[in-house]
Amino acid sequence: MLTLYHAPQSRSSRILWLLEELDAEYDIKTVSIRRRDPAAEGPVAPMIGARDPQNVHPHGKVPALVHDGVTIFESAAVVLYLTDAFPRNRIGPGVGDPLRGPYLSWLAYYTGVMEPAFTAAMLGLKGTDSTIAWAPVDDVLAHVEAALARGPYVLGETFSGADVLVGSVYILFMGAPLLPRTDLRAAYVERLTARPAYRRAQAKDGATA
Ligand SMILES: N[C@@H](CCC(=O)N[C@@H](CS)C(=O)NCC(=O)O)C(=O)O
Repeated sequence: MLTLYHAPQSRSSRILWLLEELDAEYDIKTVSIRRRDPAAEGPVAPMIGARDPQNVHPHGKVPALVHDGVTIFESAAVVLYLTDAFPRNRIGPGVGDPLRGPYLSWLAYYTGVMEPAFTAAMLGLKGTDSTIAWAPVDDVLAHVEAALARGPYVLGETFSGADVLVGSVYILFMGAPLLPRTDLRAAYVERLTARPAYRRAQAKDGATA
């Protein structure tokens, strides 16, 4: 039994997308989460709402997954867990596959470099390559987009769980000041959002309160 702890239009929405890509059977447990106050302006907005006591995530966040009684949390861990547990079309290249190393690198890069770089840029935090554990957001975008230029996916020809994570940022931020629209970015977003599994997940996602 597989249960996704989910809040509509959040980081768990992309796990819904992945579950659809993998043709997995799953239940959705919708939980409430704290969210930015939509009335607030600026990058540091107060949060409204409260942790949901039914949520198994240690910090009351989403996504979290429970599989046969085992809890998995943190998006990259959830993606790797799912693509290993439900192998399909190299969406998660397995051990022995030449794409396994690049796949693991992209999952860790997403969590350890790309998300912090975007968050830091949104908060206006300044650093240099040697003083932060990640890289400046422009360098991150250059790295991702060099891969996409070879593409069409970050692993090359193969769509993977890494695109679910990296692509979710492009889908969310396209056209925002941090991510002005370019042909390459728009084509990537279009390629991802046209996938039938993405559309099924969107239909299941639901609206925020
Ligand atoms: N590093 C975590 C971040 C999870 C996260 O921050 N999720 C947000 C939703 S997009 C959340 O649950 N926020 C509620 C809160 O912080 O209380 C992951 O990637 O899984």
